[in-house]
Amino acid sequence: MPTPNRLRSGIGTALMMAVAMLCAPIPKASGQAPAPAQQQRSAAPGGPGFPVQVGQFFRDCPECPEMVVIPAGRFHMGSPANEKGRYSNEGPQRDVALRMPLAVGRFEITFAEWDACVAARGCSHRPNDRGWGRGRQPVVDVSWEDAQQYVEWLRQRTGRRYRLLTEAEWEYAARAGTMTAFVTGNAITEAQANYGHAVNRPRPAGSYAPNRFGLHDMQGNVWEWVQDCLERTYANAPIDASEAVVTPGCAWRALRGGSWSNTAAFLRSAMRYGVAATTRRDDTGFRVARM
Ligand SMILES: [Ca+2]
Repeated sequence: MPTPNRLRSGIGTALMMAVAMLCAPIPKASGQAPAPAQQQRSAAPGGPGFPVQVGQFFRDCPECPEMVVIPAGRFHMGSPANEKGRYSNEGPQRDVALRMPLAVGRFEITFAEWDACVAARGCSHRPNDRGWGRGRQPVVDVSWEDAQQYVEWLRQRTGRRYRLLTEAEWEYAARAGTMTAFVTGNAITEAQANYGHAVNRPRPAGSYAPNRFGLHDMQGNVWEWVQDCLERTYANAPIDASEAVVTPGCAWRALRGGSWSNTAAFLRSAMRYGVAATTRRDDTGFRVARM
């Protein structure tokens, strides 16, 4: 297997990009669980460039996705050999660090957010909603390449460093301090996530309870594109979560989290899937990160 070239997302350089924010912070929801004690907090909670602290929400513009700042920390990525439903591409396990707090989309990108990008001529593709409606429904029928148009539009719109999550960031965010097969423990139920054809379509973003980082629908609803190429193992994978694994010319990009059309095993935190970057599916969308 060729050694993948790793694109450094340059999270460290965010230290130098601390500038005053013009947007108003969104108050932290009452009763929201604090970040797990085992997560390492940054010396500067919220990190440079964010208008709020870890665990709090903000938007950079009225039509921008709502973001939550998740804490820096370390985690064990992948799954143990004895995890039920495991695939070999979920190993070898390794420790990975998120060295700085990161702003992550609180929800999957919605049709309303996507359509704002189309209206502003930042996105050229108008996705088919399959008759499920638009508005708060998670956007589907968008390829990895389409998603790149959206994050580029957000960058232009806000002057902020939006991008897809790396695969490691995604798993760290999905686990939210847990090491069990599912974020909910050793099992997940249809009351906790949208999967298994129980609803047989995507549900509006945020229809299920958030994880301990304040993120909704990391498990199920729609698959989420991440930045990385889909590699067969983690043998050459980075230990810095901000590094996406990108092999020049790779055709397949990774998807995480499972969807409304999958069985529970696909909602395991370590589950990896991937399809061609040009593929548009009715069970696949994405969320964004911002440094
Ligand atoms: Ca999802």
